[in-house]
Amino acid sequence: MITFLSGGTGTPKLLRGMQKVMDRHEIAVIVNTAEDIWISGNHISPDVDTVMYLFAGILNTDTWWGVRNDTFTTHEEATRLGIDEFLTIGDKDRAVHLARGDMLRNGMRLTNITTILCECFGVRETVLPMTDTEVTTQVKTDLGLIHFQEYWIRAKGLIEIQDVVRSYREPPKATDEALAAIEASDVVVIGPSNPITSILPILSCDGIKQALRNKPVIAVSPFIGNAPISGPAGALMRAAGFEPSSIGTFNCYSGLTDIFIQDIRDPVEVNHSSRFDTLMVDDEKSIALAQEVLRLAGTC
Ligand code: FO1
Repeated sequence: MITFLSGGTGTPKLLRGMQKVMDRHEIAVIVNTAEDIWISGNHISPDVDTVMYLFAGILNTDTWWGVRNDTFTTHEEATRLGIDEFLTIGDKDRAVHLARGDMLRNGMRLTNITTILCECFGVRETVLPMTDTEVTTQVKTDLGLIHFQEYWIRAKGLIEIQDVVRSYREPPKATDEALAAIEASDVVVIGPSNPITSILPILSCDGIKQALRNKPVIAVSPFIGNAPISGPAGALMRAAGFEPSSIGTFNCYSGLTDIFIQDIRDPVEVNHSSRFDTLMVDDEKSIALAQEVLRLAGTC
């Protein structure tokens, strides 16, 4: 079994290949929940949903969020009526947020809710939120602390950020299920997601780093040079005090990685790294990188 640490961009592209090259029941994914947000009374867990929709075969892979061919009738009408939905929410996607919000309000754990939703979508892989309690990535700006989604979607990532912080009522603990998945795995793969807003929140859950120290860990860099392959990693890395590059990514994972993968084009040199094509622009590229990761996992 392999456990992956994933956000909503980058790693899902690797998972697209992984599900083609390994037994799907042998894939477990611990997913970042620090970008979760309540909107219009419903609970959006963007990274969990992207991974779940991918495995269900219904992900919109033009955007890498939301359901393919979804309609936006409710969003358009709600906006017309003056509701401030700064995320464009599809009708089918909203039904998932509604179901999740309802179950959360009834006191259910996010882990169990995710299992139920995955069953509804016929997902064979194990999808595990990193924690069951609320934790939120916020960025410090001249406007004060704002939710990461406010920064990235509403402000289009265009405002200066001074710091990245995670806020919570109780320090987030990794779930028993997430720790058991790591324990049962031969290898753990840190996918090419945003190190600051996707991977660090997972690594910061109590119990995760300790569990990883007993396992071989393969990490895939999301950078080529100073540019992230997708998403807002550059500014966030700088604000969090890391160089926006593969070296910064390597340092961010503070000695946890046994094998570090960088893109063949990356001009930045991380000592002893393995080089592959990490630009997963289509199914074939995702499968090719997945095969390399699997081969390396066999050497651990
Ligand atoms: N990203 C956008 O850039 N614009 C959107 O309107 C948007 C809506 C949205 C709705 C549901 C969902 O699960 C994700 C959505 N995303 C949208 C993506 C998301 O906000 C972030 O890109 C991820 O959180 C990054 O990991």
